[in-house]
Amino acid sequence: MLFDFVLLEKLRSARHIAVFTGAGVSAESGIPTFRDAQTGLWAKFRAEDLATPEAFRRDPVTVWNWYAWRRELMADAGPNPAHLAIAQMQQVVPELTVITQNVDGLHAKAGSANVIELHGNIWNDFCADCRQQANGKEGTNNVPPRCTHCGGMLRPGVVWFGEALPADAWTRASDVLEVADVFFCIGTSSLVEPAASLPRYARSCGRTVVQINPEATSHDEIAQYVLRGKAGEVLPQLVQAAWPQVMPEVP
Ligand code: BV8
Ligand code: ZN
Repeated sequence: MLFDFVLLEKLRSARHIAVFTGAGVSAESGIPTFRDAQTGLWAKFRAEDLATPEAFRRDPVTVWNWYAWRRELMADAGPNPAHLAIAQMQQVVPELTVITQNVDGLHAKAGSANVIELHGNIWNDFCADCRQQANGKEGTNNVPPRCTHCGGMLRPGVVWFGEALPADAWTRASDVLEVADVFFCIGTSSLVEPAASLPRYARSCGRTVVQINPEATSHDEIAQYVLRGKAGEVLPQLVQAAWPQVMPEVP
């Protein structure tokens, strides 16, 4: 893949790069994206109908089991070349911040140090009543497991539809847009708010916006550069072209 010379120069001279990612960056790790139909047992459900506080109140067992299924998928999944290329960029860019909508923890697993998880992390359960973090002593006699402090039900540490994003994560992400030179928007359909407003805000702040996606999205028109392709294929090539000294890591 050939890259625009001006883009390569912008990357090489960038002091701070922000990398905004969605489910597409984990697709090549074998984790279905949100817009992919739910598979198998879950085909009759929509993610938006399961990832809500109302669904958990109404049917905690089904919601807990959906997350248990997704955790199984994620437990077998490792970082793919896209995650690894992003982690490698931080070796050659003075400052690099990952802002992810994903809850799978794969950016940190790939070695990215500065990761903002806008929608939480599927591995961090907490009590739906007293909000105590799970401590692993809850046992599995109950589904969902019960809090050792108050007996309430555990829930996954993710942001559900209708819930506010963690204030500190949102503030940190918004602050990064004020200072980043380049803003990557990778593997997101840009349908979920308020996260989807970040690329638009980045462009309005004068950032260079680079979209990487095999399909067109509404953010194509705000990006100065649209790299049409899979993240696991485009990113390693882009990192190699911009910083030939960086050796590609293989998963
Ligand atoms: C809030 C955690 C208020 C849970 C998630 C009407 C209009 C606009 C907004 C709304 C509305 N009605 C309601 C809302 C708000 C709502 C919302 O946006 N709904 C959407 C469905 C319309 N938002 C909320 O509810 C948010 N909260 O607004 O709170 C508030 C304020 C104060 C006080 C109280 C309340 C909370 C949103 C967070 C929801 N939680 N995740 C879990 O994971 O179970 S969101 C979920 O969707 C995931 O995090 C996912 O990442 C995210 C977005 O999806 P994408 O990442 O973009 O994934 P998607 O599958 O859509 O797209 C994949 C893309 O990858 C595609 O473009 C594809 O082409 C591409 N791709 C595929 N393969 C590859 C690839 N790209 C590169 N390489 C590849 N190989
Ligand atoms: Zn509790």
